[in-house]
Amino acid sequence: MTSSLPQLSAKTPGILRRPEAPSPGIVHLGLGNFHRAHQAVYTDAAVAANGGDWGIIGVSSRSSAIPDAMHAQDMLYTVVEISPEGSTFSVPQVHTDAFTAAGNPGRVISAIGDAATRIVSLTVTENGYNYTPATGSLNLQDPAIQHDLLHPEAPRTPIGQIVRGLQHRSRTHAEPVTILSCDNLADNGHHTRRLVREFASLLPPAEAADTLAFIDTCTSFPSSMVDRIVPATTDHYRKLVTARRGYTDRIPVPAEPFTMWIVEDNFIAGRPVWEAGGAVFSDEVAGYEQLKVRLLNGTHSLIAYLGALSGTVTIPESVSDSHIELAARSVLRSEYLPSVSVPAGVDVAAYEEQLFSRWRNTALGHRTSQVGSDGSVKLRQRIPLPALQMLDDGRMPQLLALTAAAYLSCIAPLAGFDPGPQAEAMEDPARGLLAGLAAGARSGRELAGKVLGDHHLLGEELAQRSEFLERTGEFIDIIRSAGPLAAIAEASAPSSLTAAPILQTTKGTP
Ligand code: CS2
Repeated sequence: MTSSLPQLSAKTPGILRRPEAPSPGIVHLGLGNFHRAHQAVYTDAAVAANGGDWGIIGVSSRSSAIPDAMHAQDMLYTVVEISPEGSTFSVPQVHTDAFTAAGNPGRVISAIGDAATRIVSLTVTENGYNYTPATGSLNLQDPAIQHDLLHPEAPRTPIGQIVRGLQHRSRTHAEPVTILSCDNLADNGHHTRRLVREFASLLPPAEAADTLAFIDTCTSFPSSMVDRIVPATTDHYRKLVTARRGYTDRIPVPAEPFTMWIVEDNFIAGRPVWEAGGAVFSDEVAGYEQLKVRLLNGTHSLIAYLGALSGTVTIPESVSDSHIELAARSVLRSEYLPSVSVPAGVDVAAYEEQLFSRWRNTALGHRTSQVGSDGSVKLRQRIPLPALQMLDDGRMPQLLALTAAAYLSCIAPLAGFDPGPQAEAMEDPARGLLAGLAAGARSGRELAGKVLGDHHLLGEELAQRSEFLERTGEFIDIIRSAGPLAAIAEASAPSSLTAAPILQTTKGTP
């Protein structure tokens, strides 16, 4: 017979509960797997090493599955570190409460508004910021944002929840608070501040003035670069925990052994000693973010879309195809890297090798459909700046165009083209819109023209670059008529490729 987590934790020295739980000091929006295998682990290490009232109140946006399971398990869950060499298990002990925002909007406002809350952190995905990919501004057409502007007591969006919580603070105790984005957005601190200020400026004039004044004097928005591959939980991991640890955990989190967190040290109301868990505080977060969002996330997208179109279920399977590996190395080195201000001391060649070895971690089973989801918001962060830089230099970013083409082939296939089950399993907020555009398009060129040109899916500037739109359209047509490998061959043909030397390296790994 298996026992529940808390009972086992009392019996097994490795996961004995700390005698005193920290009081809450952090409200975290987005209680998904990533947060529970990343920030929670660093916070656990900080509290274990240094104490402090840095317990986390976890807020899940719609689903009650994780909060319910957390309550049933005494706020505990297992992080299962997976590598081909084996698995290790740990149980973070920092969550003090968990609830679902939907149905409890007032509770979100009061948690953010509580004077004891000194950090509000977010992992709500690129899609959770309700911004317009074309401009980077708050999406005022979004019904959820319109709702939040009209209903002060019941915000649904993270930006609305934060602003209403900040209003609560400014009207009551006016204690300062840090808002910490932990999502894969370039310049995520500035981006979040901009959206929060935009929302606040749309409030009735007197409220807007007070709220903006509070934001400008009593909040800070550090940027941070987060990195850890965290696949979705499956029954496999539940069974593994039961078999290896002897207890039942409904919500274990699988994660790769690698983890990295680079944070700007700009916390207006204090912070945990996250260094205890290995976090690095740096003035070069922007460079690390570029490196990660482009080399890791951007290349990851290409691997996911080409893999899905080739019928592979997982990222390790996809990247082990020599053609896809070639395309991935090429986009990373020749098209993403030149746009990155590499932080001092980072050995880019070692970083590249480390990425490929992380992607090859077969034990993780990271799915192409997971990485390929939400491309309409993710690719906006990854493709435009490097592509524009190359186009301005008179060079065609072949593999960035191929990334856009492979994405559209998966999410908005032209009539008669079947992208396969992995592509069908990808979720995307723009799927309906793009499918409608695809239905009316006769060719890849027409589709790319509508999506990238008319709808500015990759921003206004790239929408003007007809040569990029045409190349993307050509790749869509090649994928449809001859498959993804033919498109890789075309993108990699000597006449297409921009020659780039192997990377310049400096000492030290990131
Ligand atoms: C992936 C990321 O889904 C994606 O777009 O690229 O989730 C990636 O696994 C993480 O950012 C790694 O830190």
